[in-house]
Amino acid sequence: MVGTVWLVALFSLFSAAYSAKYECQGVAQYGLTFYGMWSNMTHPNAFPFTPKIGRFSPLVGASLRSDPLWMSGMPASQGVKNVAETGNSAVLEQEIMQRIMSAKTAWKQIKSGNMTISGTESVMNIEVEVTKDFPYVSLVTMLAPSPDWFTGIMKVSLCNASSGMWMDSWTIDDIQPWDAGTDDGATFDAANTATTPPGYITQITRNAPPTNFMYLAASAIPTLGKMMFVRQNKPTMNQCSGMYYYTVKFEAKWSQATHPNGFPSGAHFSPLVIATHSYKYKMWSDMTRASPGVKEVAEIGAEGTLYSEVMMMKKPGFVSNVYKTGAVSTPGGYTSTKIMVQNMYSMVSLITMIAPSPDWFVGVDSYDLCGMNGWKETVTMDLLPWDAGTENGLTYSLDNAATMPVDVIMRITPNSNSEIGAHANITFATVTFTRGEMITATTTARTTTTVRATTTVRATTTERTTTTDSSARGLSADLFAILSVSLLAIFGVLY
Ligand SMILES: [Ca+2]
Ligand SMILES: [Ca+2]
Repeated sequence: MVGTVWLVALFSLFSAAYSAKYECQGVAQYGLTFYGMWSNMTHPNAFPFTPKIGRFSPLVGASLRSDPLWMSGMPASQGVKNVAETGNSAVLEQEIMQRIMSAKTAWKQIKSGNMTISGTESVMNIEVEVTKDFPYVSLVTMLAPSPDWFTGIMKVSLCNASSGMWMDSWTIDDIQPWDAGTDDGATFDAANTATTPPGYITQITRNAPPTNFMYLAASAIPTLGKMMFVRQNKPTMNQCSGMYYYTVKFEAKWSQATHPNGFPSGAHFSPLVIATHSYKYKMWSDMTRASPGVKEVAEIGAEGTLYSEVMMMKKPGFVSNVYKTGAVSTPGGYTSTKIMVQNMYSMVSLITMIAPSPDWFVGVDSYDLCGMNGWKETVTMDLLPWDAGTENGLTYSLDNAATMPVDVIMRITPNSNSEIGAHANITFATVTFTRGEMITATTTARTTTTVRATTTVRATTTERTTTTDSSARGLSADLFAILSVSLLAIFGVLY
């Protein structure tokens, strides 16, 4: 019986490892270098000298959720038309700003500066920022002078979806010319003749539409440049060996005295969800959208959906264990939980709702208990408030309109005009991680059957949406711990 369970568990883990597509987590910064490779040497008969020598307009683009700035077979936006025809990016920048601020379909603008780029120039370290929700990059630059010809990147993702990791570097070395479909001219120096009605964006080949590129000696158009993205914020990885218990103690500090503005009756923290994991997993993070589970914790303090989400990621390379506690009253309440860390699973994340509130929470995002000198002894953190970006509302109240379109998770700062704002930099709770005993192979079997996953003290309030059965919860958490230890041991051998 037990053997069958093992085989099924192993099989599902293996099939997941071979078929899964992963989101990349958090925020990644890149330096983009653009190498111009457009000259009379590389493109004989397809490089202009009159009325001006060939060059690129400033490179403009954005990190995006899904829809690119321009697409083959679609009409050019006014902004892309202007860049392709004149190199002026003012309207395109307005379009990008609109997508960032109101539609929330773009994250950050990308721009190489205000200078045109000669055909063989390199522009280094153009800032690019992508996030879990906005992993794509789209770019455009005019081939100048020309009627409406441009080049760039339609859409590229900087996330490696098979590993769930941001690319360390990514080079695009075939950059082809495109026609915006807005001007009929067939030569670099043609007079302006608008295409009426406007056509669609099409790739320029040696055969069509009629352009100077027809007279190239080569049979295919050589690349006009190269774009190289290099990650700037690559995480530094510490290596700690062995398996340890840590005690996580969460202490509620939020009170009428610490945060007098609108301190609500029944103030408490919802049941905590705590996960131990590798650098490849994130429960939540600054500047990214809340998962449905995080949204539910932040809005109503219900931990079930998040717990399931973390369980889904409980697989080799991602999550090691997940724990939950009861609710914690404030001020003065606390809860204490024993967690287990090992090897690459050295990080801990947790979250709990500031309750009642619209979508405010405190938590820890991927704190690494492995330091440069091994497993850390004791760490205490002051927890400050965050807004999940999913519900409006400026007071400690539960029922507010949804934030549409949804926003990203952000720290609540003293600039906020909400009730919480004035005291947003005062600790709501503290969490202390204290290293316990090392877990050895012989103690594993004994301790995992006796250690209770959670011990909640003085939690006098419970969430309205949650019925809790602490005995069942303790048992299942213990079972998970055993499964996890054994599976990791097996995988440790296999890999
Ligand atoms: Ca054209
Ligand atoms: Ca909010």
